[in-house]
Formats: sequence, structure tokens, C-alpha cells
Amino acid sequence: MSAQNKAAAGRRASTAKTGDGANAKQLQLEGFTAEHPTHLTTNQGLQIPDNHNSLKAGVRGPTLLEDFILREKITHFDHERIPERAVHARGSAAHGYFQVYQSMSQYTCADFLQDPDAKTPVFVRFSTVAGSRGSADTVRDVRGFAVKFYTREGNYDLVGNNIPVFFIQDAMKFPDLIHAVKPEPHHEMPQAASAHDTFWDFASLMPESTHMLMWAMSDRAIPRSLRMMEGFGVHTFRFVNARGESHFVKFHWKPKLGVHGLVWDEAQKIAGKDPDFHRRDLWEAIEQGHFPEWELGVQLIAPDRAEALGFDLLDPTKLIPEEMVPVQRIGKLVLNRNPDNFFAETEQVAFHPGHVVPGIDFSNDPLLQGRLFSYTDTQISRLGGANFHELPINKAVCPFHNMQRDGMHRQTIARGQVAYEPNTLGSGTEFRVDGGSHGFQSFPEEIESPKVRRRSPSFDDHFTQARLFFNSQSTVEKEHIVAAFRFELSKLEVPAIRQRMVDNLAHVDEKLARRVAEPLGIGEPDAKAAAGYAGFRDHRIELPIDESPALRMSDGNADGVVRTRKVAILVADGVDSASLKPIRDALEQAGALCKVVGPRLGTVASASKRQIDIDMTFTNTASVLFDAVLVPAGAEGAAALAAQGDAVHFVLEAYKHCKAICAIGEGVQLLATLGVTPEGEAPAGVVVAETPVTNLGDATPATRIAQDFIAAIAKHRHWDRLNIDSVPA
Ligand code: HDD
Repeated sequence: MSAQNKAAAGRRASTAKTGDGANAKQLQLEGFTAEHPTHLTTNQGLQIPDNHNSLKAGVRGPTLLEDFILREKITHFDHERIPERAVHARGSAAHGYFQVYQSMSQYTCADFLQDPDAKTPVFVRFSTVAGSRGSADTVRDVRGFAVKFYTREGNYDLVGNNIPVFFIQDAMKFPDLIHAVKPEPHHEMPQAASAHDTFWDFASLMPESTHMLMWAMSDRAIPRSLRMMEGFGVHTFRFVNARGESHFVKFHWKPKLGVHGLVWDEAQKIAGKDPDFHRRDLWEAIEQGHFPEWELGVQLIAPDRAEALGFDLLDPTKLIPEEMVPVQRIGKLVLNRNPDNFFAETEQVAFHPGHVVPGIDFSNDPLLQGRLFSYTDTQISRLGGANFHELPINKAVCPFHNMQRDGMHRQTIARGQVAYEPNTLGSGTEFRVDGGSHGFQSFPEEIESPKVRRRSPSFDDHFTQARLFFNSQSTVEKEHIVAAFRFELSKLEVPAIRQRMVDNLAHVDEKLARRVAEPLGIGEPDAKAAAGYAGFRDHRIELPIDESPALRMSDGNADGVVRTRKVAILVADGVDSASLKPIRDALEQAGALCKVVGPRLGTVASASKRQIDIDMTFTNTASVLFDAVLVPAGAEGAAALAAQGDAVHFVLEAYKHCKAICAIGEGVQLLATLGVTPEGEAPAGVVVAETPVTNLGDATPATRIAQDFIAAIAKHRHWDRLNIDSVPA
């Protein structure tokens, strides 16, 4: 068995042996997995004698058409691509489980939300929206957060995003939205970016997109890690209990590691240095046993309280502020196993918001209603027919059977004479056809209305919640939003689109619009010229709050941990290893992941002539791939680092991106020669020890330095550094 196969088998064995419900899916998948063989065969099972040479008429003669082994191999290769997803093509996924904290029977009869001892297997796929399958992970975009629960009552898919609202209110506009954001059709540029004319042309004409645009221009759209983002079901759904009583529900995923973003400059650089940054981060965390966790949160609204919210629950461009309806945390999601095969699992998984279980139902949100059609439809062309539910990753773990038959790639061998119902020749009379009380029950909402092709006036206010979001941001988050709008709009070739967009923004916040407009070479924002101005005046939302702290990222919701945060330790020959070790030990004890970065692979010699192993070099990695930097003591080492442009750039860039930096002894002088530590007090997030620190015990300098550094890393970023604009990086 190859090393890789052994690792995969080990992973499977370690989770399979617990025998809990979470592994029902894994056991099912086992039946479909294949290990590397000892010899090669054709697809018909014939052993292949030679996998290097085709069959020829003489060694220098033409290849014979008869060579079925060659033909089979090439034919399969010729057909091994399937269409990528129309949206969310770029994704990464993992297996895990969900466990409810206590029975939710008061609100829903969904089986997987009843028993706190039961673990339900899940497969979760994260994605970007606009980019192609091979596009970079860290582009500015919404992230998909799709969870498939393999429950005992059938598959339940919660197909959400990392942003709680959406660009449009009605599915009728979805193809337009996606055509606008995708690369422009005449020259297929730009890839995985909204910073181009067609997107902003559309957005500026669709004022309902304003709230979502505020989120998309915030740091939410450039997450530090897939493990550090929230997830949202977006739409209002229904919980229905065993008595048939219903509550409206909004779903939230709250990450245990807090909510953190990248810096835009950093995100762009990572897209080149490591386009797989998020995929790698998720994969490595799971391989190393640092299983990412989220809590499932619900906001529950009794139907008779919906009206009092002041906005329409059916409008997907609105959220319910947590200060108005608190989020109750009802269970946890743990991702603990990487897929065995990207194509078979991550690519072939098919989500659908219409995959619900008894106890969960839809609302009349017109965006959701359209989605209920789209997802099955798209799989039919993407996965090549109507039998995609039989693919191993999509297959329910509970028995399923009906009279649907045949079609491309059918796997199931349905026994017997009948494929219709009712019947007397098979088991037809046992099936209930009376809409009786078994199985999934649609909530019997009373509806009596004329058919209309119109938008509800209760959807008309496009700016009040956008303003709530903006008002709720910290100063630095507001700055990032302004900068993001400026960047995106500066990329447009048509000034009139820029103007229309800032006119719209003037309805959110006059100052915001002015600041965005400043460097764009356009006129003053004019709110009266904005699209959607008239409708907005007539149907304004009144909110009881001006700010919602829960919408802020900078508080991070983190539990102050540095688990899995990456620290680069910069070394060169002559570094002081004695001062390095206690800090590194403390970091690793706290769960941080340290990598030694040096001028070459192999080792460097410390000041005391000890060999220090190098993990990475200044040329094959970069500061943007780390959360923090440690510069050790040692006169010779610091001088060597100062003489190495890549090392200098490493420190400067980390500083500019507001990351925690710790410098010891001569390392401090290195910082000073770079001009980043003015005389006197160290800038925010820079921890310095003027003299080397050697031992770790309570109250020693090393302990204090390590603790300060860990606390600085746990803060994620130190935005209050004053001089970063002048730092070249
Ligand atoms: Fe969608 C994929 C999330 C609106 C049509 N969508 C897709 C995925 C996510 C979302 C996470 C990727 C699933 C995966 O990993 O395979 N979509 C959303 C959210 C929406 C939303 C949160 C609004 C609240 N989507 C939406 C609308 C439509 C679609 C209004 C069409 C009317 N979405 C699709 C699709 C995709 C898809 C074209 C592409 C691939 C797929 O379904 O399986 O059908």
C-alpha cells in the first residue's frame, strides 16, 4: 500500500471504529472506494502487459487501430472533464458530523435535531461564486457554505453563504446577476473578480443589491480562512413541530475560531503566491487533527411576531439583527475527515435547497422559490442525467425507493415486474396515496391571491439595512469598505457607472459616498439621481436600533486563541537559538504552527554552532502566508537578515499588514533599521525584548515575551499602527 493510501486508510479507520451514526455515510462510501492496484487492467479486467507502448506494425511502423488498450485509455481521458458549476465552481470540501445540544422538538420534528447523543454525518463544501474551478481562493467574493446532512429521514441540504443577505430579491434576476459578474462575454476577462464594468453597471441599476454590496466590499469577502467565517442560510425557512405548529427560522453558522479577514493587498498577493491558500489551509488543519468547528445558530420568530419586525422576512436582502432576535446556538458541526478523491466527492456532490426533511419547510421568499427549481435542473447537465442522486457522495444513508426508473448511468437494479403505482402485481397497494399523515408534510399555509408578476412594496427599502450594516462597523472596517469601493470602481472604464454607484451610496451614508467618490474623477454624489430613489421614499423601514455590534468583524467573536495560527521564524547563520527556543515552545504549546524560514533549505548554524532545520526559504514562501513573524536575537544573524532583501521585505510586509511581530535582542535593531519602530514605545502588536531571553519559567522575561506575543497574535491584526501607509511592501 502506498504511503498516501496508508494515510487515507488510517484516517478512515480512526473515525470508523467509533461506530457512531456520523459514520453511516463513511461506511457506505467504503463500498465504493478503490485502493491502488498491484497491476493495471483494462476496464474489462484484462491485465495490461505494457503501459508505455502502443501496438504497432513493426517498431517503427504505424499504430494499429486494433489496439483496444490504447483506444480505451485515450477515450476515457478524452471524456474525463464535466462542466464546472455555473456558479460556485471553485470549492473545497470535508466530511464531518453534526450534533444537536438538546432536543428542538418544541420547534421542529426534524429527526436530526432531537437526540443530543446522535451524530449526523455531513459533507460540507465551501466555494467562491464567480471564479472558474481553477481560480484563486482569496479573490474578493461571497463564499458558499453548503452543508449536506445525511439524516435518517433523508438528505437535508443547508445551501448558504458567508453573507446573510443576497444581491437580488427575485430568482428572475439571478441569470442577469451572474452574467454581469462573470468574466465579460466578449473577451472572458476578468477572472474571478467583480471589479469590472458589467458587474457595477448591473449593480448600480439594481439598488436592491446595495445592502449585499456593503458586505461584499467588507473584509467578509476576503476571509483569512474558511475555518474563520460565519455561514448563513440567508432565506427565512420554517421549522414545523410534530403538532404542525410553525416558526420562521434563520440559520447561522458561528465559527469557533472567530471571524477574520485578510487585508486586500495581502489577498491579491496570496492569489499569486498560493492560489490554493484556503483549500490548503482547510486540508492541512484536518490532516493535523485541528478539526474546524462551527455552532449552528437559529433565530426563531413566531408567525404572529413577523409583522412587528418592521421589514419583510421574505425579502432576502434583509437580515434580522441579532439584537432584535437573539441567535440561539443549538448544536455543533465538526469537520474531521478530508475527502479521498476530489472529483468523486467535492466535484460530484450536488446540493439543493429543496432537499429538506420533515420539520423543515420553505418560506415564500421569491429567491428561494426560484432556487427550488434551479438546483436539480443544473445537476442534470453538470452530472450528466437524472441519476446523480445515486453517485456515492449524494446517496442518502437511509433506504430510498420509488417508481422512477432508467436514465443515463442508472446504478440501482430494481427487481420485479412493476414500475408503477398503484399496482396489485408488486407491493403497490401498501403505498399511501391519500396525502396522509406519514412522511414529509408541507406546511398548510393558507394562500388565496390573484396571480401577479410584481414585487411586494414591503421589499422597497434598499438602504436602511445597508446603513445599519455600515454604521455597525468599526472605524477600520469602514475604511476597508471605502477602500474596496474605490478599488472596484476605479477599475471601470465607464465613468457614468461610477457616478451612478456613488449616487446610490449617498442613500446609505453621504460621507461614505463622498469618500468613495474622492479619488474617482467623478462629480459629487447625488442621492436624487440614484436608481430606485422614488420607491425608497414611499416604503422606508423603521428599525429600533441604529447599530448592530453583531455585524462587526473586528470584535472577531474569537475565543482569544492562536490555535493553528501560522508563525514564521526568520533565521540566518549566526542566529541566537537559545533565545528562540523558549518562545517557539510557548507558541507551539498554545497551538500555533511555527515554520522556520531561512535563506536556503537544509540548515543554518546558530551563534553557538547548533544546526537549525529550515522549513521554507525566503524565495518559496512569503509573509502573506503567515499570521505573525518572530525575529530572533544574534548579531550575526540579524545582520545577515538585514542584508537579505527578501527577509527585509518579509518583515516590512507583515508590519504593513498589521500582523503581530516579535523581535528579540539584535532582532529589535533589525526592526529599527527598517524604520518600523520609532524610538520609545513599540507600535501596536510589536513585542520586543531588547536583550536575549533564554529560559522559560514563571515571571522570566521569556515567559512575558511569549505571553505578550501570543496575545498579540490572538488579536489577529493591529489596525491602530499609524504609519503603515508609508511602509513600502
Ligand atoms: Fe445558488 C450553487 C448558494 C441563489 C442557482 N448556490 C450554489 C452553491 C451555493 C449556493 C453555496 C454551491 C453548492 C456547492 O457547493 O455545490 N445560491 C446560494 C445562496 C443563494 C443562491 C446562498 C441566495 C440566497 N442560486 C441562487 C439562485 C439561483 C441559484 C437565486 C437560481 C435561480 N446555485 C444555483 C445553481 C448552482 C448554485 C446554478 C450552481 C451549481 C449548483 O447549483 O449545484 O443551480
